[in-house]
Amino acid sequence: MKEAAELGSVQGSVVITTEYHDDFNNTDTSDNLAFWTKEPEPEPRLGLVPRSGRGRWMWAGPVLSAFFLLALIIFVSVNNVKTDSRFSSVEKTVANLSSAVQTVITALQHSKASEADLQKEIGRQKFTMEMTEQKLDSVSELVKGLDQLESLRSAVAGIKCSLDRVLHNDTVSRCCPLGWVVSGSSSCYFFSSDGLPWNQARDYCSNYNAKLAVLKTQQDWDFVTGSTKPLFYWVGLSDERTGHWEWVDGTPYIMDRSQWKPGQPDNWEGHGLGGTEDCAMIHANGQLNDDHCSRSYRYVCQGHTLIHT
Ligand code: MBG
Ligand code: CA
Repeated sequence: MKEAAELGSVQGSVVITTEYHDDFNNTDTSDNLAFWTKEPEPEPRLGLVPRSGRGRWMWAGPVLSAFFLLALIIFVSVNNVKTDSRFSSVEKTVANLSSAVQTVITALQHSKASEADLQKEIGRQKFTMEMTEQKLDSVSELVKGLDQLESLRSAVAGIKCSLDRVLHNDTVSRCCPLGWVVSGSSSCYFFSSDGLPWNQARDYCSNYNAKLAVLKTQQDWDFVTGSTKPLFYWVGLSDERTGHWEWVDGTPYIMDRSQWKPGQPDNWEGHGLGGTEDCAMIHANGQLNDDHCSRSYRYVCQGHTLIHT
């Protein structure tokens, strides 16, 4: 979605280029906001509207996590960046969030609220959670040294994810971190707006428990190539290690000529960069080309949707 918006603005401006453009010194830090925890083992489903006494307490997990999180956020903010006004705004949000959670707990305990009211309250709480998450992002620059912030951010995302799932009565979580887009039942994708050499792009993705995109299914292939046009993006495919094309997860690539531009891969040496072309990028038309791994292109990371109990 993000990329689509960007493409729209590219098309509206003077240049419509299919070439990689070294114009990535924008101040948008959203690329750095992604985070997640790996999906844990499958877990029992959280029902949307608990009907039994036992089911009702399935809310307790996320709600208690929320309280724990709030305490931590307040602790961190008070102890580390008390003077920063943006952080005190986060504190306020957190305080509001705290009372929202309290309302939900009270409602659940006394069963006073109707199902619709509870739904609304959860929706409000989720919205506040999203705001808090964004504010945490904005102050994270200030407190980069604090490991706690990253885990707080992750905790917020996890709780938001739980609420999301409950709200939509989903059996499978489809939450992605901010700045990532969901596809299918379990994949999150990040379409970068900056460019990196292939190796650095691969490392960037792995920093987020993700990988440079591995497109083994038609669904994944269609989604990604449908989203990248008309720009160039690295994907997780290379023959640099063994001379045979393989995905970054170590599985061999089964050659499908229809996925490559005519005449590619050609291991071209005429670029003057030394060596051959060992890394695969999606070209403007949505087909692959092998290119020199040192070139900087945008890149597609692929991770798993968040699940949090
Ligand atoms: C370019 C490819 C390059 C190489 C070259 C050969 C016009 O496309 O980007 O990788 O294959 O063609 O001429
Ligand atoms: Ca080539």
